[in-house]
Amino acid sequence: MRYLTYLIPLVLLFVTACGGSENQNQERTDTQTAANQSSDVRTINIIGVNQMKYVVKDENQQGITTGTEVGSGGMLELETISAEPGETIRIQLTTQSQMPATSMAHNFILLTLSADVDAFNSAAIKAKDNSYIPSDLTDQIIAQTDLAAGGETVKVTFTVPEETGDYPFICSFPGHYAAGMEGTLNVE
Ligand SMILES: [Cu+2]
Repeated sequence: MRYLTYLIPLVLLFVTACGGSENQNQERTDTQTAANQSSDVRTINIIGVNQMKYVVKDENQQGITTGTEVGSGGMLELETISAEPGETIRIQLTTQSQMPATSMAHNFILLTLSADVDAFNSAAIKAKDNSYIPSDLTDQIIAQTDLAAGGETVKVTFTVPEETGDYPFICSFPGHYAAGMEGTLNVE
């Protein structure tokens, strides 16, 4: 029984120390601590394919709906992601392609409820020098990844908005949104 008296304060000290450093380093050490924190954050693994679609290998990931099969590898088109207001989620996007980055790359851009998706996409196509992000429309972006070329993985961790609704997400690489590389984040 006696050992408990000093074990409990030790445990409390440990918990306090961990909590503090995690908050402080949240932004700066995302890649470094991703492995440690990944169990805390719901991560949705998405694949971008040459057919210009977001697909998933694992259709049983929490909170997603899928559509038809894309290609012949048993991968299904991603249609929606459901999330709760204020939830933290991570989108991890991997591009599967043998094509050069200039011909085939993907990103994931989550837009606001009020965004004009067609207008955003049209502006994005002209923003090649800025990785297809229209710099004058960034107020319509809630979360975005970098472009991922074949074999690359990009990710973004963000807080889901408090306002419920269907938030559009698109790939802004030219032609991809028009080809159907888009979906919705349903906040409910
Ligand atoms: Cu794309």
